[in-house]
Amino acid sequence: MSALVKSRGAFIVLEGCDRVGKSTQVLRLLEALTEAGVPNKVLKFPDRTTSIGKHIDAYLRRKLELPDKAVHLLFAANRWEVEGEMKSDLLSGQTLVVDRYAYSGVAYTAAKKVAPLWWCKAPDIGIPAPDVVFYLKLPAKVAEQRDVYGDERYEQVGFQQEVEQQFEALRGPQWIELDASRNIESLHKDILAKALEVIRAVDRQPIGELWTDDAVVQSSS
Ligand code: DGP
Repeated sequence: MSALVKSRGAFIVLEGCDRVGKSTQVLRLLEALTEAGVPNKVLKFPDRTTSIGKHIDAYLRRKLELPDKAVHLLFAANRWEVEGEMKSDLLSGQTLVVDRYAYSGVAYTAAKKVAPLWWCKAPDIGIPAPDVVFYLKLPAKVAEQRDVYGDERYEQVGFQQEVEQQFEALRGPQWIELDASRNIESLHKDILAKALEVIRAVDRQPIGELWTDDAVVQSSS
């Protein structure tokens, strides 16, 4: 007898460079989903509270030096350590709203030009795939003026421009690009409308796996 497919939650990711307004939109979306009666949970990567996350935090604050490839694997491990929890939350009907995901993982390391794209993607192959990715796009020079960059490792205009280029190469069918220079409310309205559409659509669909059928990964194996 085949198992009954229960109604599941949607996996929603917000991506983009530093200071494009992701966290504000994540918060607005959560409030609106709660108001609409949609069970939801927020996740943020990197999650700096776990033991792996504490190393990442020290690295980002320049308190710890690590080789680029090693830190890449730590960021990926920080996502894999909650894979089981993400799946059970989704299957129990909770919609996940996630601030950054594996796309940041690939874009930030690829921007350093230390490894080819397939290598950057490899550690995240098979991790749960988002049902929709809202990519907030804003030129790095504008982002910098919005909110002054701090002391963290990647907060430099030149590097952010490289990251932006790498994000462009990661677009997939679930990818929705949004102009992040628009005002907060109009951006929120668009994100909410699409999110509600996706929540209704994925209801009984299985959870996907990221990059298992990716052409770049397949051609290099
Ligand atoms: P945030 O807490 O969202 O400001 O992210 C911290 C910084 O870490 C930010 O500059 C983006 C970067 N980052 C996020 N995820 C990853 C990742 O998986 N790999 C790398 N190398 N950097 C990441």
